[in-house]
Amino acid sequence: MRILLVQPGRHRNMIGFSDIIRPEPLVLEILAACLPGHEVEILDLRVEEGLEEKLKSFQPDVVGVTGYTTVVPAMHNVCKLAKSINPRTVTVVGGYHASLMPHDFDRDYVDVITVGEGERIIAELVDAIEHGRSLDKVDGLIYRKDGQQVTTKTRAMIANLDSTPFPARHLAERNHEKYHFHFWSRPALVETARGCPYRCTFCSVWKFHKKICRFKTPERVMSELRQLDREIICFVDDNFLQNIRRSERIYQLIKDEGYQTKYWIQARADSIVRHPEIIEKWASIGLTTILIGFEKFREDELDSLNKSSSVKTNERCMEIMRQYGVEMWGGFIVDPQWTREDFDACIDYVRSMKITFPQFTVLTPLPGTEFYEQMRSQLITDNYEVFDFLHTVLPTRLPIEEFYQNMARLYTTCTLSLSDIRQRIRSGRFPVATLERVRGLLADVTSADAYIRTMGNLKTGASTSSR
Ligand code: B12
Ligand code: SF4
Repeated sequence: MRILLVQPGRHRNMIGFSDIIRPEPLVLEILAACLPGHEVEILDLRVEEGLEEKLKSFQPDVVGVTGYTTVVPAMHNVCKLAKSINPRTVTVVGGYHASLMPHDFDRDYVDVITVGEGERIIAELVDAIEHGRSLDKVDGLIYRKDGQQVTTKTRAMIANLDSTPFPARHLAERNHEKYHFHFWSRPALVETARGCPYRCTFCSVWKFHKKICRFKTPERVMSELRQLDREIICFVDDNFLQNIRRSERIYQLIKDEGYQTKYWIQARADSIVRHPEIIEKWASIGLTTILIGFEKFREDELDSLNKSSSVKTNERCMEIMRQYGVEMWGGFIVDPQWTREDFDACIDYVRSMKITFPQFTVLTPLPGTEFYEQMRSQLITDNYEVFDFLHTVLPTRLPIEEFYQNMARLYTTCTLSLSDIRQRIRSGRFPVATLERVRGLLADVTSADAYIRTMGNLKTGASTSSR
């Protein structure tokens, strides 16, 4: 069968991080690898055009679309266009949003919504379609039958992640010059684990993975790395240091093989504090940056997110990072209820901590989370495009213009200046290409106008204190 897998494009309201991080479409490469024996193509609309032409020339039997919350409208558009060109094409959507909010895809142009991990589902679904079997026996689906949504049995989670195939990276190879990850060009995304044992109220990871963690073996991770020749490996696991022994074993395998590249990981501050030696080890083989969700600079606010960590732990973690020369990409969450004084306090704190690249995002009720259920009635917009963590979707205490002026102020006062970046480029820590990308990012996030221009219409009846 002919299968077209589509990554939707960036939308006009998006500001900030979507342009500075544009890695290969890992999800689609993984799904493609699960379809041996079929003709599979990937179309990445973030970096290439021509959906209509591709639908007409390739004539896919199945169109599979991925995407997180901000691109839900774009996912709809892909399905709508595919159906309008050929009503017999089966349109399939999947991913976090589709799994946690399936009713958002209850439309006649969406044939199948997949719920949960896609590897087994896509293989069985395509097989059933090819052989004209009913979809009832494919677990993890919500599909349309006689105009109604039919739900099949819940899909069991993949117990052994080593059994999943390596991503079919060659299908997006033609775009590799266009992919980058923050400071780095030619990144490879590598997934080595799934799930998280914590329960942060704002996060959908534990909801999606049903509180279950699974890990690939170090040997399996190493064999995937061996196939890659990239400037940087970005491990997409939520906490790469969740299982310290495993992280240590991966380090050892890399070191023993003399495999050389740079690494980017995400980790929790408390894992780093419990095992500072792991940072020293990984730094010695090329770990450059860690994304850490510090989230808050006040203990009570951190507790309210159920992060199960502390400001003290965050600060100890920052010391360790400085000690081993690993760049910190530190995430802080801005509360829409903050006053000007709260912004001032945040600025003072972050500046004093010397974080390489602080990221300020607005507390956002992600659809599918408990926080979303609590805050649903207060949402000031129903436009998913602005659920990008830079726009507020909740009422602000400050007048909204002033709120965004303060968001912009966070970035003007706390992030690296262009001259800091130039200095790092001169000393070889960042590649030259960084400058243009960071310039673009800063132009967006340091301008209150950019936030306001792109925030879209507020819901009728919604109020912020500015109205
Ligand atoms: C790495 C990562 C990042 C990286 C880069 C991500 C990227 N690829 O561009 C960075 C750090 C830059 C990042 C940034 C952000 N991220 Co992020 N990120 C992740 C993370 C940890 C892993 C993503 C990943 O690659 N997973 C591996 C793939 C294989 O898994 P998957 O996408 O779930 O796909 C599987 C299934 O869902 C399913 N599936 C998916 N699509 C389809 C389609 C079909 C047809 C089928 C059949 C199946 C299927 O099959 C796949 C294989 O099993 C996830 C959390 C997580 N653990 O997944 C958050 C996550 C995706 N991020 C999230 C968010 C919100 C953001 C930010 C907005 C956060 C911010 N504060 O700024 C930004 C936005 C950046 C942007 N470009 O727009 C949310 C998205 C939630 C949502 N509903 O939208 C997540 C889920 C985390 C969370 N807190 O809940 N992120
Ligand atoms: S925010 Fe991080 S630590 Fe908290 S539940 Fe999500 S993935 Fe786990």
